[in-house]
Amino acid sequence: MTPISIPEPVIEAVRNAQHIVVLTGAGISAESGIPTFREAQTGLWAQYRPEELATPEAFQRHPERVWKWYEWRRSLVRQAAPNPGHLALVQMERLAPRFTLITQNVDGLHQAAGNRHVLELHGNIMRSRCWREGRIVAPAPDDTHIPPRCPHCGAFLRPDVVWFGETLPPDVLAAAEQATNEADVFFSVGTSTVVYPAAALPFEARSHGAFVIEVNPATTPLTPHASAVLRGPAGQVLPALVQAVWNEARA
Ligand code: BV8
Repeated sequence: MTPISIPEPVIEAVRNAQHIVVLTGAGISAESGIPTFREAQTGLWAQYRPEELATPEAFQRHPERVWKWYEWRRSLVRQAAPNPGHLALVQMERLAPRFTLITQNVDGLHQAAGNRHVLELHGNIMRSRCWREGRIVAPAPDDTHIPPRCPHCGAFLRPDVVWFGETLPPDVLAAAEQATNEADVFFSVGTSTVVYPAAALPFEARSHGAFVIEVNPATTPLTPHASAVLRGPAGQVLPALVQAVWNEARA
């Protein structure tokens, strides 16, 4: 593996930062074995695009199909472990004067890695909620329905995630926007920067004068607007950055 070199201006900006904000997308979990949204789906799911399954309309029309897709993704999450990219963000949370982690991911791997405060813009796939009441509830152990039913009212359960066409949890989005406006360094890691309102955050940071760093092996709509681009996988770039800035051994 060729050593990742971190440009001096990036080291300076991160070392002098008072409030580091990080936005992550599916790319940071790719090296944990969880497929990203951009990757083609495999097997039974190859015939569908995530945008066709992750919607309330899809669930209303095909509740069993959508529930099974989430069960398949939950099985991948259960087999996944945080990778060095996740662990580098745990070190960064410990080393930065102030640190806010915002994620679009629903896999819970940042919490599993040890980050204590995670703003989950799009919910968490491991939680279910009642389709009618909205309360978070686990299926009864002996419930064999697909989807399972709410033990309180009998309605379908659904994954506690934000689907396309649904609004994000207002308190979480407000906290993310507040942190973004205060950031002096903003990392955008492993996201295609196409889904709004999450994708607006790095641009908002830039407009407030933050030093915006993109970490991604590929280009995105943010690339031309970033202050710096670290072109590579998060699992290699982030540990190299933490070491270069804080001389911290890799986690
Ligand atoms: C909203 C949870 C207000 C679910 C997700 C028409 C009608 C309704 C809405 C809209 C509309 N037109 C536009 C909209 C808005 C819509 C939107 O933005 N659509 C897009 C497609 C244009 N947004 C919404 O609907 C949002 N709500 O706007 O509410 C509203 C309400 C009604 C009507 C209008 C407006 C809700 C969006 C949330 C959807 N839920 N996830 C689930 O997981 O099942 S979105 C999901 O995809 C992710 O959470 C993420 O946000 C998004 C994109 O995924 P990424 O994380 O970026 O991953 P991706 O695969 O795309 O890219 C991976 C990247 O990683 C790549 O760049 C790759 O190069 C890189 N990478 C790969 N390997 C690595 C790596 N990087 C680093 N290291 C590596 N090793």
